[in-house]
Amino acid sequence: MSEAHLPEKWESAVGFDPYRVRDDFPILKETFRRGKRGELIVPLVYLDNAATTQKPRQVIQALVDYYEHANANVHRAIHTLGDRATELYEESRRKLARFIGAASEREIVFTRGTTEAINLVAAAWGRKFLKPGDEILLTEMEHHSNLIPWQLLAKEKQLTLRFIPFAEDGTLVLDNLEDYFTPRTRLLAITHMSNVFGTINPIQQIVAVAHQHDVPVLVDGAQSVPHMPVNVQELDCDFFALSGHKMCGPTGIGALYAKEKWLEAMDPYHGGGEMIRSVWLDRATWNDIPYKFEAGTPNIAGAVGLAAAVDYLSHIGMENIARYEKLLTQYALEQLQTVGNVRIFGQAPERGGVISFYVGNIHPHDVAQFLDADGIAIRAGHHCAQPIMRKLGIPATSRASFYFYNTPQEVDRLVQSLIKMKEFFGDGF
Ligand code: C6P
Repeated sequence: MSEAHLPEKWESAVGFDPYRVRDDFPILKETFRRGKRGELIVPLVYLDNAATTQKPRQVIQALVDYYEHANANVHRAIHTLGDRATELYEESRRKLARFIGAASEREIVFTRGTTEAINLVAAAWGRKFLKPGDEILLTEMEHHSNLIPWQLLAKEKQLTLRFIPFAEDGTLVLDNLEDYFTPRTRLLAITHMSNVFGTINPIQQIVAVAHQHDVPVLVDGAQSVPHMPVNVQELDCDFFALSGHKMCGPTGIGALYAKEKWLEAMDPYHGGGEMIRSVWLDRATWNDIPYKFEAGTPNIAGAVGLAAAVDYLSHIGMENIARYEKLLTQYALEQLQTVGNVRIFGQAPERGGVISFYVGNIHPHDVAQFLDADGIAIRAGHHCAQPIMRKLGIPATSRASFYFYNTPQEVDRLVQSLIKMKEFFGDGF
C-alpha cells in the first residue's frame, strides 16, 4: 500500500479523510527510540483501541477550557461558575442521550464506565427484583465486567446463571434462541460486540425474543457505541452500558442508559450527596432520576470531555466510521494471511475492528513485545474474558484493534513486523 493514500475504491465509500483526522490526535505523532544506542526512531502504530482510544485535541481542549473557565461543583452552588459547570454537565447528558437515541436525558446516568454501569444494574435492579431460584441469562463471550457482577449477585441471592454458547467461528449459537429462556429467566445480559472475536451480536432480534418472554435485556455496549451508529430505542434494550474512554473521551466517565420505568422503579445504588431529596437522621427520600443514581460529586470534567468526544464523532459520522473500519478490518484479515501460520479467532460475518490471533506457537506476550520493538502497540492476554480462553484451550491471544484514525499503511507495518518475527523465530515458529 503506497504512503498516505486510501485504495481508490475505498475513497468514495469512506466519507472522511483518516489521514487528515490523524492531525487531531497529538499522540499519534509519538515516536520511540530503538536500536542498541537508540539510533532508530520508529513512529507509533497504535492498534490497542479496544482497550482505550486516543484523544483528539478537541477533547483535550474541552478539559482545559472547563478547568480554566467553568470549574465548580454542579447542582449546588448559587453562583455563576456553578451555573456554568451545571449547564455544561447537563448539556453533556443531553448530547449523549441524543447520540445513542435515548428518549430523554433522564434515562442517562453518568458512571465511571461500562463496569460501573453494569454493577449499578446488578445492585440497584438485581437486589430489588430478583429472588432465590431466579435465572440470569448471559453468553459465553462476556467480558468479566458483564459476568462477575452477576456471579456476585447470584451468590448473594442464590440465583442461577445460564449461558448462550459460542460456536467455533466466534458467533453465538442462536438457532434455538427460544430454548434458552425458561419460566425463571429474569434478565438477559449480553455484549453488543465481543472484545475478543469482534463479533457484533444481532441485539435487536435477540431483544425481541427476550421481550416475548417478558425478560428485560442489558446490553454491554463498551465495544459497539464507539464504532457504529447505536440507537437504544431501535434496539429496544432496557439497559445499555458504555465507556467514554473507548470513544475518544476521557477515562473515568461512562454511562448507563436505562428505560425511565426501570430507573423510577430501582432503588439507589450509592448513598450520599446529590441523590437525596430530604434526609432525617433515620431515613431519607430520593432525588428525581437520573440524579437518584449519581451520589457524590460527579466526574464533571469527564462528562464535558465526553460531550466533546460525542461532538467529534458525530462530525465525522458514525456511519462513516463503521464503513471505514469494516474496510480496514477486511484488509487486515486478508493481509494477516500473507504472514503464514496465523490463526484468527472470530470469523463472524458481522464483525467490528477487533482481530484476535495466534502466530505459529509463539506466546502472545512475545508477539506483543516483538511488535513493540517496531513501535506497534497491540494487546496480548486474556482480554478480561478468561472463560473464552478456557473454551478455546489457549492462555491468551494477540489482539489488534482499530479505530477510524488507523490506516492501511499501519496494517502493512503490523504485517511486515510479524513476517520479521517469523524469520527471527525460524524453526521455532
Ligand atoms: N475491555 C479491552 O481491552 P471499562 O473498563 O469499564 O471501561 O470497560 C469494561 C469492558 C466491558 N465490556 C467489554 C466488552 C469490554 O471490552 C470492556 C473493556 C478492554 O478489551 C479492557 S479489559
